Order: sequence, then structure tokens, then C-alpha cells
Amino acid sequence: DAKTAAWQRLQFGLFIHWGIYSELGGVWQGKPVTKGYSEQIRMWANIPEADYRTVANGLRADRFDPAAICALAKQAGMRYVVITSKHHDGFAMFGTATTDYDIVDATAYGKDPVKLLADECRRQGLGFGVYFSLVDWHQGHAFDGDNNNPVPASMEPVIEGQLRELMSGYGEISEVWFDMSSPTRAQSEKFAGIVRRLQPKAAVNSRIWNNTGDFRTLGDNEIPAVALDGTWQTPASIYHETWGYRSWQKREDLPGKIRDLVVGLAGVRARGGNYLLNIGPRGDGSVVEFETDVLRGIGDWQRRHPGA
Ligand code: JFZ
Repeated sequence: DAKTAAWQRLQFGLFIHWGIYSELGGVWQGKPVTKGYSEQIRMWANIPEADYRTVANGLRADRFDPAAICALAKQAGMRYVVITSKHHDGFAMFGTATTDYDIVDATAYGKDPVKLLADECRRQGLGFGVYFSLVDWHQGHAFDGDNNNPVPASMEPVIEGQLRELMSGYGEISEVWFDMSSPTRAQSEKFAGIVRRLQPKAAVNSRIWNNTGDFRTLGDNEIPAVALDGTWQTPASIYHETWGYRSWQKREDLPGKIRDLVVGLAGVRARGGNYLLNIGPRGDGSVVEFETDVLRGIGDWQRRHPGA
């Protein structure tokens, strides 16, 4: 249909994992946390809620620059941006009335970066989407490395309220990237239904489960061996071991990394898919130089090979 066709034309987008965890950068109490993705550090290092809140309170985000991020995405040849509005830690990176556990109420920054980014995407002609975790350790999900527990009924009002806020206060949304948990069919229909009602043009991914999505999310960095029918997307990460910022990440070989990701992008595009490549900015909002270089390199390659 027209909605998924428009979404398919976007082809290449920027994924952004950014939250309180970015401020920690994969380090807790002076030690690198080597288990798990760094955006899940609260669980892997078993950080008490009160300590995590203290980290939140200190978030200044004074180098978060939506105009520069959008310009970088465009340089890379991307047509849309998807940011983590809320990850498994349950900390909302947007202004919400459902809780005070959000960036406007609980940080030194005090602004709504999702709104600033949404507005800038519109200004620069990029599509804008949100990642939204159905796992929420703050609202009642237990820490669980599997993260595939059902959504407790008690969480529904918060999820629904937050979805209504995101689907009504941020202009046109191109996609909603639900992540993890195992909602019931009724829950999936309810959550996807809010998106459908308020944002008829937004494509919903398949991690809402129960076949209620508009496009399939493949495995991380997955390039299918053959062309695939239907509507699908490959989420890709630069390092594979983390999506959120990791301060102790070794700088990898730049030309090799650009080559690998160009192969991913070209392979996914040629097989009919959509490629969503992630960056993990630091807590202050700045983009890691290596990641900037990788994105610019991918853009340069495409300019040297138009039509590829
Ligand atoms: C999920 C999150 O748990 C993770 O922190 C990150 O946000 C990532 C983009 O999404 O992790 C997954 C979930 C499913 C798969 C891979 C990573 N999968 O099916 O291949």
C-alpha cells in the first residue's frame, strides 16, 4: 500500500541510541562493564535505581546538536532518523506527563531532545521515527537478560499515554520501532492501534509481535542471501557489541569499517530492504568522531558510485 511504499523509498536511515546509559559509556564504578550492550548497563552492572537517577540528574547534554546530526545523516545519504525515545531502562528522553522519570523533569538539561530532533528533521527534509522499548525496568519489568517477558497489565496506561504523546506532539512520524518484550495479541493491537489512529503514515516494525507490524525487522547486520519479498529492514551497528556509547571501545580500522557497511547497505538495498545504521552519541550529545568518519565515508562512496 501507499504507506509501506513510501516507507520503502526511504531506504537508508540513521538509528540513534542515546540515553542516561550514554553518560556512563559502558563504565560503572570505574570499571568497564564487558557483559551485554552498553545501553543495557543498568541491568548488566545491577545499578540501583537511586544511583541511576543520580546519573540522570547530572545529564547536561550540552553538545547535543540536532542540526549537525541531521546534516551528517544527509551527508551519509540517509533519508530518515530514528531515535530511542525510551530504552529498557524506562527513562523517557522526551517530555512526558506520565512520569517524572524523563529528560525534561529529571536532568540538568531540562529540554526535549526528541522534539528538537523531530523539528530539525522536518527542516532538513528527513523522515523522523521513534524507537520505543516495551520493556521498562522502571515501570515494573524485572531485570532479565532475555527481555522477552510479557508486558505487565499495570504498565499499559503508561505505555499508552507515552505513545499518545509521541504520536501527537512531534509532527509526522515515519516509523515506530517497538522493541522487545512479548506483548499479548490484545496488547500488540492496542499499542499499534494508537500509532495507526494518530499517525496513519507511520510504519510499525515487527517487534510489536503477533503479526501486527508493517515491516519485518531482520537480525542485527543481517544481509539475506536472496532478495526478499515484503517490507523489511536490517538494523545495523558499527561495532556489533553495543548500540549505546562505550567509552572504552577500541577505534577500529576506518576504511575496513566503511567497506563492510557499504557492503551491508548495498546488499540490503539490492535485496529490497531498508538499512538503519546506528550511532551512539556520548552523554553530552556529541557524536563519536570515528562514527562521524564512518558515516561520511559511506556518503563519499555513494557519491563515487552513483546508482550502486
Ligand atoms: C534490542 C535491544 O535489546 C538492544 O539494546 C538494542 O536496542 C537493539 C537494537 O534491539 O536487541 C536485539 C533484539 C533482537 C535482536 C537483536 C538485538 N534480534 O532478533 O536479532
